[in-house]
Amino acid sequence: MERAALLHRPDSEYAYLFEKEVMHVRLRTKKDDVKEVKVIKGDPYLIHEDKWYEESEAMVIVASTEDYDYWQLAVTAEFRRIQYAFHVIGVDGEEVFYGDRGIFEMSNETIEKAENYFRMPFFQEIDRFKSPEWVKETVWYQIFPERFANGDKSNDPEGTLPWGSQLPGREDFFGGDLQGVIDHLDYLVDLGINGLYFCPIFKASSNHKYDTIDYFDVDPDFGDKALFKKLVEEAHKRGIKVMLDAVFNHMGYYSPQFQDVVKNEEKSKYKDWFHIHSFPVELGKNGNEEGAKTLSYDTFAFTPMMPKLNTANKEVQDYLLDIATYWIKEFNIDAWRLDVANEVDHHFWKRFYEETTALDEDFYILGEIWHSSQSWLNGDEFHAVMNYAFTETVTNFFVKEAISSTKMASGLYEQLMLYRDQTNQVMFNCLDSHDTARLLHMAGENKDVAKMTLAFTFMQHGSPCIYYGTEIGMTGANDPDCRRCMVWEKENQDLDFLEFTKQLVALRRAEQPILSYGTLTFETLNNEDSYVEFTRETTDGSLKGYFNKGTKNQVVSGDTNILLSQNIEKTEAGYLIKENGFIISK
Ligand code: ARE
Ligand code: CA
Repeated sequence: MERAALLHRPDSEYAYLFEKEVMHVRLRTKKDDVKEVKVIKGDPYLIHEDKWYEESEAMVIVASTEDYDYWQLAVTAEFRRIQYAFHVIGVDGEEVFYGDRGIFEMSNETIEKAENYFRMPFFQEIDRFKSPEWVKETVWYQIFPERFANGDKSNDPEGTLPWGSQLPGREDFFGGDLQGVIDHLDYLVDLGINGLYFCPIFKASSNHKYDTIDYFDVDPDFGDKALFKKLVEEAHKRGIKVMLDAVFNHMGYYSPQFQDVVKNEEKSKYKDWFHIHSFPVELGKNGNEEGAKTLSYDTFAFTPMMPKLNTANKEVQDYLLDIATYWIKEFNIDAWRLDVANEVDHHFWKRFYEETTALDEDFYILGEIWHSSQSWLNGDEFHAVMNYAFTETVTNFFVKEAISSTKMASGLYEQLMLYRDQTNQVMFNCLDSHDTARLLHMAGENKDVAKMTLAFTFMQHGSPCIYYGTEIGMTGANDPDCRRCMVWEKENQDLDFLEFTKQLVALRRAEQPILSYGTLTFETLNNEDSYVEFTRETTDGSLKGYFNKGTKNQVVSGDTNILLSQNIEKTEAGYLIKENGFIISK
């Protein structure tokens, strides 16, 4: 057996409370190298009794990548504490005990030695990672407010261009606003979405509003606070949740705070709100040029218009927490999306989590992080992240055809195993956004490929998000081209794509499981009995596939790539799939 591949880490995504008093335990082994794993477990204070431990039922492979199998089991403990170890049996027959002190031969001496065990010292409910139930049933819709709909021309800024009159440049304005969103809430209800993610709406200089001037006011281009309050009320009436964009890594160059530093330099009472290396900090002076590497203060990227906030400064923390709680208390928003979340310190995010969830225990906190995010997802900072890792893996297969379906499955399972199950259930699965090229553009304008990618995404763990306009076939290259004005003229909308998207949303939000699961009838395909053929009834008729008994969870074959997730149980009638399965016929 490949001992070096054995991995378990206590009190992590390998061992955590999933539900009250129910613990999930995971073990990683080399792929196809282990035949069976059982958990040896018992109460750490009963070790003086003779039969203080027991062996669990066999663990189940819940994910299998190109290199590893991941085994998982739900365990409970009568006294809400447990010490446990793994009894691992290799396909080569070797048996080992894998515990807190390493890998040993299976022997009574090893088993009887309490020090050899991993611990979950106590099932602390307060420490359990809790994700808001409602997010699991949410299909999100992302709105870039400047480009969704112009519902009020009286607030159009100077130089506003006619709607959709040209492809957007970086500095253009087309007059989108909150009234435009209110006017189209019933369109969104008809689409079936029940969660709205708004890019920033607070007072700022640019058309994207990520350069905030006043976090306590709605930008006049978009409307005012009374209108936003009405929007939230109207959305909530329609069962639609509202998530705003918190830009706390930096604020705008023209914010009163930073302008005070520009003016008063060392004498400014805000100079410790930022990371300043030398004065002056005025644009155009002391190396402070757009894109220059010589900026005299820290910024987002190399953007002098976005001076980075010093979130280690208690004053800044208190200021930002006032903002975070203000929009919850006064406007009843349901979630925050945290801009550039990975560049803000963990101390601040822990306070942020405490204060927002204290106001609303079902509040959803979503970090914008484009890479692995375990250290933000331990249950005391974010609930989830914008799942760009997922996006890249899925589009690499479906859109770029750069990897095989097994490589995609391997990548997706790898990502699932980075996080606790309750995190995966509320991940924010977006195929594109205001920071990427649009899905249809990436698919080379091939709508079937775009549809298949969406369909696959809608069958995943995690909440799918539709970027505005995807549903009517909008395309566009990366920023700023992915931010074109929404197309509202019916004759210019792809109504077939709209219908398809509506069905997908309805399928996702339907009560019954996503694909009709039943017993799969297998006939043995060949005498090695490693692959068996099966047919399966799905929402689009019966499909043939092959089931690989070795890995139990992946089926690949010629034209039909079937990716079945875990927990396929052999029953007398055949095999029963207990979790999501998805079918891709290319
Ligand atoms: C402008 C230009 C862009 C240029 C950018 C950076 O338009 O072409 O890439 O500057 O210099 C907002 C506006 C943008 C504007 C930006 C700066 O929306 O139009 O872009 O301000 O003025 C990384 C960060 C991620 C960040 C993206 C943009 O990790 O947090 O870069 N996303 C958020 C928002 C943006 C917003 C800002 C941050 C600033 O969602 O809309 O931009 O508040 C790889 C890397 C990622 C990287 C990603 C995208 O995948 O792994 O780390 O994201 O590419 O570049
Ligand atoms: Ca307007």
